[in-house]
Amino acid sequence: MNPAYVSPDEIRDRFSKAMSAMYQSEVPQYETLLELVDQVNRETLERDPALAERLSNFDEFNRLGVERHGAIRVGTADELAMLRRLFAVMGMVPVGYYDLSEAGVPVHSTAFRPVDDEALAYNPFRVFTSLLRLELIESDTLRERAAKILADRDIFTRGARELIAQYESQDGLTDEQADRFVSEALETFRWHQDATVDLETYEALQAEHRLIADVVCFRGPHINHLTPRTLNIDEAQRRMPQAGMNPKDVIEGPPRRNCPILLRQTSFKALEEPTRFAGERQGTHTARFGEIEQRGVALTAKGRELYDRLLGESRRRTAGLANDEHQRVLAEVFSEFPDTEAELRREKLAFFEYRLTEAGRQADKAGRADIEALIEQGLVEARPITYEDFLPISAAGIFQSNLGGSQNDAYEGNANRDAFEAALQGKVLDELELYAERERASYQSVLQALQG
Ligand code: OOG
Ligand code: NI
Repeated sequence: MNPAYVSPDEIRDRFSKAMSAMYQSEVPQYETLLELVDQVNRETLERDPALAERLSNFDEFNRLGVERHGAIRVGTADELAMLRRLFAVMGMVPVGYYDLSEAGVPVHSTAFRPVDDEALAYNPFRVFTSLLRLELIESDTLRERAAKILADRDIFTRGARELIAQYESQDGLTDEQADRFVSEALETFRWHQDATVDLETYEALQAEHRLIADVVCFRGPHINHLTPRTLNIDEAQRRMPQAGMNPKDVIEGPPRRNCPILLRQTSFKALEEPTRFAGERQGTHTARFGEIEQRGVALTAKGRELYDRLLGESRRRTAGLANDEHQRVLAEVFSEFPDTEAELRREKLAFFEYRLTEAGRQADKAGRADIEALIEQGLVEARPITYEDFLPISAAGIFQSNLGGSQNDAYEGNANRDAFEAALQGKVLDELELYAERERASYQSVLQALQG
């Protein structure tokens, strides 16, 4: 890269901080959530020096305080394709395809995120990005009206478009251009109190699906939440009401475990915000919330199958339960899921990254030995690879708790990855391949060092 240019990682870091500051001023409860998470994290580390040491060992401290993800929803293929170019400036590429129609929500999604180890360590910020699927709306009139409203808006500033083109042609941005890019790009994610439609149109779209109104009726795809990382989500959930927040009913994802897997999430519910509709009518719109997440190890396809099966089995038994009971039953069902790192490795349920220990670096070349033996001899250590992606069932739970349970079975079972990639004008990367490749590379370099 031209030395006059700022790295994409640096631009992403600036952007995520600017986004956080903007969201805190737009949604003051989000600032309270950040304070709560920070407090819980500090207490957790004080009480658990081993965890603190592990985090510092793995160089995790500096990124503990930064947001992990945000989410937006867009309305057209052009908007999605332009976002792909905007996120590329910040080293974020589309990873994973999520079909939310399965859960009665008329969108499909990807996560724009960094993929390299160093980039993730620098700042893991990612944006869960959903594309509205107007084709799933049955009423011709409503579908056409929505398409027309969307066609009339441009969610990007001229400055953002120019700087994206400049980045692409010169393959980088200078410090000054990067700062301008951040502030221009931020405009796309800002909240607008003024709807672009009148109250009747809003209500008609809202009646079809609340998400459709949220996407179609505003000038831009306001960031709808940001999500810091907590080290103890159960405690954070418990304290939310005391801090004046209304948490969603249950924590999504797997139960609490010795070896955390995938992703656990909860949120405070979306706020009702005053909105001005065309024709000077006052109303409200409910869209924006705050979320927290706790991440564990990435699972292999085999591990994921087991997760999905157990989650499916738990669903009948947890229906309608309050969080404490829900978690208890979930833990019971998940007792079938091995909960030591050695078992997760041996049974190939989760991904690990291998590296030599100090003793391993000093050791003479050994003959053939399997990796578990090398770990036992203290020559190699295995580190769980953190899951960096999302879970469609959890995402649906988050969507629904913020859309007042609105769900439409008519949308069901409509995965269409090809259509999504056509809109994106690009392919989405396969997250499992990314984890497998990291594991394979680290495994090979360790064996090579020890076995010559
Ligand atoms: C996105 C919901 C999904 C998550 O953390 O699973 C999500 C949305 O509400 O737009 O952010
Ligand atoms: Ni989220």
